[in-house]
Amino acid sequence: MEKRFAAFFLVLLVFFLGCTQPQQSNGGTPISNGAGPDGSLNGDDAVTPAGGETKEFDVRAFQWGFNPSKIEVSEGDTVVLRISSEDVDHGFNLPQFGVNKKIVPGETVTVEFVADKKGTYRFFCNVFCGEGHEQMEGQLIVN
Ligand SMILES: [Cu+2]
Repeated sequence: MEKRFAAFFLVLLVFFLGCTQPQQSNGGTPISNGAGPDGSLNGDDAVTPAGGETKEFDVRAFQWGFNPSKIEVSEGDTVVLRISSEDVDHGFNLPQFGVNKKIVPGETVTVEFVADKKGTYRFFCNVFCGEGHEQMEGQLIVN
């Protein structure tokens, strides 16, 4: 009985070591992107896209359009839009970049995304705001 118990305990011990060792090696050798100053100096794998700048725009929604209606950025830029409404409730929908916000008068909605693909993308109002609602749109141009 005692031998069997000892053997069982040994098996448990082996399992325990087997489980804990990978965890220790993971913790002991962190990939550490940006943890150490050496890593960021040597790192070719930049965290931010090369050449990507942050471009900020104040966008005003009104019946029935956006000002500016044309927003131009470069591929890789981080785009920050501060959107407000001049009159009634509007929407700001830019589906290709996952943006879908309701814009209420008196509040500024800030959205941020990375323009990671070239092209011309339509943004539009998706909150019914009157007879010109269907024509309320603009363009995001990523060069
Ligand atoms: Cu609308």
